Amino acid sequence: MDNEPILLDSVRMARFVARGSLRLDAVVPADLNAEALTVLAQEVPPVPYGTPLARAYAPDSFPARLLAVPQVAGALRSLVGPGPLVDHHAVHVREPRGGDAQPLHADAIIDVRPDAFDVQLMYYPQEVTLEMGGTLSVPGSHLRRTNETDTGRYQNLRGQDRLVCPAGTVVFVHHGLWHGGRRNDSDTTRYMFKIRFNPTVRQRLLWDTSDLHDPRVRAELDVHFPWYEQATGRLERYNRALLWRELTGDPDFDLDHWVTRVSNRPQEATA
Ligand SMILES: O=C(O)CCC(=O)C(=O)O
Repeated sequence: MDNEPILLDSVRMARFVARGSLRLDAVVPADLNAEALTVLAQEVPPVPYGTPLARAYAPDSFPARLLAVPQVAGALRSLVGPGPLVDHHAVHVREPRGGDAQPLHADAIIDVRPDAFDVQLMYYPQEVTLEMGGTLSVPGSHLRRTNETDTGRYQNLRGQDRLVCPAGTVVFVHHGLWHGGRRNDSDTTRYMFKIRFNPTVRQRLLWDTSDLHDPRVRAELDVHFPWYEQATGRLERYNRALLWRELTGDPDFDLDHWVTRVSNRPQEATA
């Protein structure tokens, strides 16, 4: 039973919908992290775009064993369901005292799918200190659709997150999240392994829904992030409510009447 996937609960799903990311600290065991430093230094052979996960990695390979970690397997299943495709993967290396910070970006082009999303797994095999230039991300930016580095001129945003984490941390991000690797000002090479997954099933109620009506779910969905102006944050809450409707199948879910108001288009003519 120990290796069973550990699904997310509704509170954590709602947190993902609001923030656009989910962080699992130190879930990967130390022996796998040690192996990763060797494996990632040699690159991981590419897989063709859209390879079914079941065929992408040999069962005894490093990526397969990483994805079998119960918290990782459970989060992936909760977010994209069974049988996802591996869109692509990449090893991201930040050289010691080398290079520049990446511009803030969302990976790929504007992706306006309202009822589906890809997730990207980001795995950090070693402890990441502030100096090592952990991935910068902007909580709650994923539903503000942008094209690649359109956001590159923003240097710092209030409430941004610079990842500092223990070894073996995995972060799942929504495909739209604004992020960028920071400059590595330390003497240590920093590795990150990223895999993008495409769902193959409808992303609806795929997690442990036993707490679906817990009041903390709504509180998570209604959270405010510091980079929003009071009024612009309304758009994010509107988009979150739309996504939560899709994920749960509840056509009436709303936050402060935003979706209800905007979708009100009466068809009945006056007598
Ligand atoms: O190196 C990092 O921390 C992030 C890199 C990344 O996500 C990217 O290049 O898109």
